[in-house]
This record gives sequence, C-alpha cells and structure tokens, in this order.
Amino acid sequence: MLDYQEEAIDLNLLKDKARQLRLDILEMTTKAGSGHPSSSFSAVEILTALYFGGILRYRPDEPWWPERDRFIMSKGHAAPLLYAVLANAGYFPREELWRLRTLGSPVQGHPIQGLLPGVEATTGSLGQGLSVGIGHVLGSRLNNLDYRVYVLLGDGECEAGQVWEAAMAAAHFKADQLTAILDYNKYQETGPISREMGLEPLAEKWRSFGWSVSEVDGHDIAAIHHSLQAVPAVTGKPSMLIAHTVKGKGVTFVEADYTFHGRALTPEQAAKAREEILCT
Ligand SMILES: Cc1ncc(C[n+]2csc(CCOP(=O)(O)OP(=O)(O)O)c2C)c(N)n1
Ligand SMILES: [Mg+2]
Repeated sequence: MLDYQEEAIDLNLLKDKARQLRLDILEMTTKAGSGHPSSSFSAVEILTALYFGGILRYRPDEPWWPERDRFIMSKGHAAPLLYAVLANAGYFPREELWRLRTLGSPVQGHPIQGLLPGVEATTGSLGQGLSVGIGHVLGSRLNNLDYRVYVLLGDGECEAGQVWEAAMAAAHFKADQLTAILDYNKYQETGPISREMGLEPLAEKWRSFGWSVSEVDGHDIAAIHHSLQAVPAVTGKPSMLIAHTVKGKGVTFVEADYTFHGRALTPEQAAKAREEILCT
C-alpha cells in the first residue's frame, strides 16, 4: 500500500529516452576513441527516471535557478551519460556531444563545473561527490531554500574512505533532503568488487551509518521512479537507494567484458552494439 500519490509516468516515453541516451553515449565515446561506455550504460535508467520522470526539478534555460534540485554525478567518469542527459534535457545543443574529449571542448572526459550548464560539480576524483551533496544540503538551510540533493555513487567508489566520512556526516546533520543512489554493478575498474575489496553487507553498512536504505532493480525505470518518489522514507535520515545494475547494460558483449571500463568500442563494435540497442 502506497502512502503517497505516485505521479503517472509514460513508461514508453522513458524507455525511448533511455535508448536515445545509450545511442548517444555509444556515438560520443566511439567518435572520441576513449571514455567510459560501460560505466555510463550502467546508470542510464537511473538518470532517465530522475531527469525525465519528473523527479528532479530543474530549468534548462535557467541552470542556476536557486531552487533547482541538485544532481551530483559523483562517479564522474560516467560523464558521457551526464552530458547526454543534459543535452537531451535541453541544457545545450546536442552537437556539443560530438566534441567529447577534444582539445578546448567543454565536454571533457570528466565533468567540470562552469564549462557546461547543468554540471553541478567537478568530479572524477572518486569519493568526493557525497561530501559536495552535504554541502548543498547545509547551504539550503543557510539560504532558506527548499530543494533536494541527489548524488550518484559507484560501488567501486564506495571503497574510498571519504564516502564513509560523508555517510557519517549526512546522518549527523539529519540530511533528509539528501538521496544517494548507488550504482551497484558489482564491478570497478580492475575487476569484480568482491575480489578487489568486498562491500557486503552493503545495505547493513549504510543502515548502521544512520541512513534509510532501500534496494531496487536499477534497470527497471518504473521501480526506480517509484523508489525515488518515496524518499525521504524516514524524517531526519538521509536516503540511500541501492540500485542493482549491470555494467555495460544493453550491449551483451560489453556486459560480458569488464575491460570496456575505460575503453571505447571500435566503429565495427559500435555498429553491432547500435543494432542491439535499437532492438530493445
Ligand atoms: C580517487 C580515485 N581513484 C582512482 C580512480 C580511477 N578510477 C576511475 S573509475 C574507477 C573505478 C570505479 O568503479 P565504480 O565506482 O564501481 O564505477 P563503475 O564504472 O563501475 O560505474 C577507478 C578506480 C579515480 N578516478 N579516482
Ligand atoms: Mg561499479
């Protein structure tokens, strides 16, 4: 039984958006010959629900609107996804996307605040985004503003100590305007999380740090939307949504090969991937 009124969403429209985002990520990274396609594919549905499902309040024509909700892409290497979302939301022309990782372009390999409208924070050095999010929460209190703050974390990123300092701080400050979403794809750069540095029991860890925790299938747009509408689940507690995802989601041979982490698909591979994305 829901204790809130769920906003109606057009699931087909959102699935179309997700498909478009994957195609854009593919084209951007293959054109650039570098970047992080699999990390970007992993969180496509999460950002689709946030930006195009009516969760995040934003104004592309007024990017610094003081009351906008903040989204911090803490796993900054998934910049192609962030750029594709912002372009498709109308923050800047789509043509900018094809300048990924070129000299002098604002569309750099990791997001830089101030170069592109809609980029809230400079990220890429993993571990910092949750702290930035807490800063925005505290800022809202000083400025009497009513906005929510969303931070996307990677699971490998959670191996960084600063994440846990921020986890403690958010609970201490009773930051219930803060929602962290964890892209739990079970892989980091060099291999499986369980081999490199295991995180389990992950939900219990966040709970023990004072967070309200829920879990969701990170590729089920309706379920993600539902979960995001339900936060804050507990007054006075920050919310953690653990999204179970597949790294490289949407392209079978990328899903099967974690070495696509920092490697673009060749034009031949991209043509094959494009076919698969268009069929889903
Ligand atoms: C502080 C820091 N250490 C190391 C790196 C190099 N690095 C880039 S991405 C990555 C793995 C991140 O894995 P995860 O957070 O699981 O993201 P995914 O790509 O799986 O979504 C690493 C170690 C970095 N960017 N920052
Ligand atoms: Mg990961």
